[in-house]
Amino acid sequence: MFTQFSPAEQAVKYPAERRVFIGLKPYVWWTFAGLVAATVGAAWLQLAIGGLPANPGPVGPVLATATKELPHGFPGWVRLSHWVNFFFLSLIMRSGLSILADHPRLYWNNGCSPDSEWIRFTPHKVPRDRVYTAKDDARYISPVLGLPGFRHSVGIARCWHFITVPFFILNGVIFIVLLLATDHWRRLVPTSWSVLPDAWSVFVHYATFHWPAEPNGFFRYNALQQLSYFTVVFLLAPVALVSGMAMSPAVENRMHWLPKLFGNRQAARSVHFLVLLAFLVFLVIHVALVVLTGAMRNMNHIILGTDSLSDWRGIVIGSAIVLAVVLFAVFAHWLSWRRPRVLQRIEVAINGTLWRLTINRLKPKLYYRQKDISSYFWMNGKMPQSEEWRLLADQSFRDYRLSVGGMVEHPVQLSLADLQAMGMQQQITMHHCIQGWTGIAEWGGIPMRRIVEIVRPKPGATVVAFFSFGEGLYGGAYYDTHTLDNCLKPGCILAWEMNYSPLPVEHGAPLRLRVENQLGYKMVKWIRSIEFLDSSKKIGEGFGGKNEDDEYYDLLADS
Ligand SMILES: Nc1nc2c(c(=O)[nH]1)N[C@H]1C(S)=C(S)[C@@H](COP(=O)(O)O)O[C@H]1N2
Ligand SMILES: [Mo]
Repeated sequence: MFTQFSPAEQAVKYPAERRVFIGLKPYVWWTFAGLVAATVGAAWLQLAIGGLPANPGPVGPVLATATKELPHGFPGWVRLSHWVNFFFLSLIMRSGLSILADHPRLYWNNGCSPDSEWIRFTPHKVPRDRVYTAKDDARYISPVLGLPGFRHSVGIARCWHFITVPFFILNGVIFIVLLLATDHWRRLVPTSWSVLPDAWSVFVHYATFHWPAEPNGFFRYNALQQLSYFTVVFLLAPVALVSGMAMSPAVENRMHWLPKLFGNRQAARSVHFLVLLAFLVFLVIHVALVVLTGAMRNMNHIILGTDSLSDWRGIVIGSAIVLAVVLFAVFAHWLSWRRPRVLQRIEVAINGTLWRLTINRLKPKLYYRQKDISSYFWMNGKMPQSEEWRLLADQSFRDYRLSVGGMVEHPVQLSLADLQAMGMQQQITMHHCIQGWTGIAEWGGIPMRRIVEIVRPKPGATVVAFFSFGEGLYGGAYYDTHTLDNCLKPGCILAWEMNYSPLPVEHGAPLRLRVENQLGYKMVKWIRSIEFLDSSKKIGEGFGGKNEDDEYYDLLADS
């Protein structure tokens, strides 16, 4: 529905092989089994030995009135933020799944070496005997589940994720501020340690299929319920936020301690996923209990703000809201495949601005040392197919000439030997692919600043375009652009060395770009020529790069 794939896109987006697969390392199974045994098992054991524990807290009819001195009910702002939250969370979770499918493996180590993942959502092991790119590894996900779904849709998925996240956070902040400004925090925040044994007693009831005497949520939540709501608001949401930020190359380069909070960047990604899982589990149980403990009354609480037992309007309006969210999902699907540029532009308007005002003002730093270098480094991009490159490669790039031109005073043609004679800068950095994998490597080459000094850009030249011998995913020369400013930064080099050896062909020989603190796709491999321009709009489709043109990647990964 709504998609118009060309045959080339069809092959990428909707492959013949779309099997759903989840593979876990044995220790993950054991951990999971251990957790279930320690909770559900312990509940059954307690039931068998000591019988069902007493109901915690006041029970019976007294519940509805006895706690009236405490804050109760559901003021308008609680009801509104609840549904706004539901709307944004549905978009964030679904786009998150689409992002995950683009590199369907999760690790605890920065190098992402094959077979070190604790969970994978692909039936395939990484073959070691042939070129296998991260893009080959991307998985199909149904557009019903993922936003926008299909295979390798990370560009559009990121647009959705990052457009919605600021609103989700804003809604959460407003909610928490009002919670604290009114007395309502007392409904969510436990104020006595007795909440723990009480919550356990409630859990023993649920886990052994007994109903605890439920208090009326209009006045008070049961202990387990309070603890879960508290955890979602004050633990899951902040951890989602911080682990999400920890994945950004811009953050990694400036606030190295943030990913460190989780151990490393890939651990942050794993935690980000575990939070998604926790949200999902919460959602399922929450909705089930809302329905099972008095659907009509509960819906009147959260829709009308009344404690009515006979008003149908709560259920009717609630269902209408859910329907509206589903209809929006259909609209989102249409927007994704028919008007993706709109999304791409909104994304940059919101986050480009937010980034510029905040993180971009801090200075990036290099952190890594030789001992951090990853044993494996994923590769991406289509190897050049042209006769021209093949001939050059066959002779170890002896006849290679890098041509640098465009709006410059002094266009040049430089051989590898010319470049190497100018000296070499080495740096050890973490590479962040937009798909989700990372790798740490040493890179050696000439700073772009030196090239700029030699060619002397004419006034008005503000953009530098890098063209590759290789092609993009759907054909056409691969290229990307950077601001001249960015090319002058210390981390921007044309590299011919990787891990103290000549740059391997699969990683971009003879020359590749390194622009640390940017995402991987901005770092053109197999560079053929460089051109200085006054605008990136004049080349390709005008979006600043091959992947920006074809895959709706962020216009400004400049971060
Ligand atoms: N010519 C060309 N350069 C490219 C690409 C490509 O497809 N073609 N892919 C980019 C992407 S998405 C990434 S993550 C990095 C990967 O670099 P590596 O293969 O050395 O890991 O190269 C970038 N440079
Ligand atoms: Mo990438």
